[in-house]
Amino acid sequence: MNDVKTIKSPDTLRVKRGERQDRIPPGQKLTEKWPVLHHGTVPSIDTESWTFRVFGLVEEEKILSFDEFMALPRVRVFSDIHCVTTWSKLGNLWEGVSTSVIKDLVSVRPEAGFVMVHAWGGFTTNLSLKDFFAEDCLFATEHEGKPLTPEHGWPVRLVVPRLYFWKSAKWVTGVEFIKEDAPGFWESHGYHMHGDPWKEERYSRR
Ligand SMILES: Nc1nc2c(c(=O)[nH]1)N[C@H]1C(S)=C(S)[C@@H](COP(=O)(O)O)O[C@H]1N2
Ligand SMILES: [Mo]
Repeated sequence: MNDVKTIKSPDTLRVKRGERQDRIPPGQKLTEKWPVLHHGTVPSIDTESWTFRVFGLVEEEKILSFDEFMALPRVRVFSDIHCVTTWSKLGNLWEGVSTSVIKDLVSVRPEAGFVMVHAWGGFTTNLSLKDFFAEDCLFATEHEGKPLTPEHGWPVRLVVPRLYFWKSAKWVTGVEFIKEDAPGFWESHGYHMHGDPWKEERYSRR
């Protein structure tokens, strides 16, 4: 699989390019470990019945089986993790399916402005189309060359490198195109609607 292209998330290059003083956003601390964080329990998912659904403001909704999802074009992304609970883990190599591949699967209607990403058990998170279709955003199936472990989102998790890690939904089941922004799970529980770590968009004052 050496033909898989690797994209470096822009945030990993800014210090080298003299665009930023630090690779660690304000108020964050480095960790070597990879903590496990989520609401509820780790699901036991059967890839035989797992599906990935693209729906909402699209011309025709699409449902993929696990095999169909795994046959989509692949990409590798090198990126940093910044969790709102203040830990950061630098230099992660992900592999999976770029969010841009969704554009080849469905025709997104022009009135769509945002997505709601859906995950197992009703978890959701909201993103603008710009954030969702960023070139370093992917549905990851591997981390450091190995399949994700169940607690880190196996079989498929979203990775949104430029935003706090709560946007990186684990156990993803689909993506819904919507017109206007609406809060997902953590966003309804006080987290920021956007979540840029460099602006410390941690919690919402709504
Ligand atoms: N399905 C689901 N995905 C989720 C969450 C969750 O509660 N459910 N929590 C988010 C939060 S708050 C964080 S910090 C990261 C943690 O990912 P990790 O356990 O792989 O470190 O997952 C995110 N994705
Ligand atoms: Mo989190």
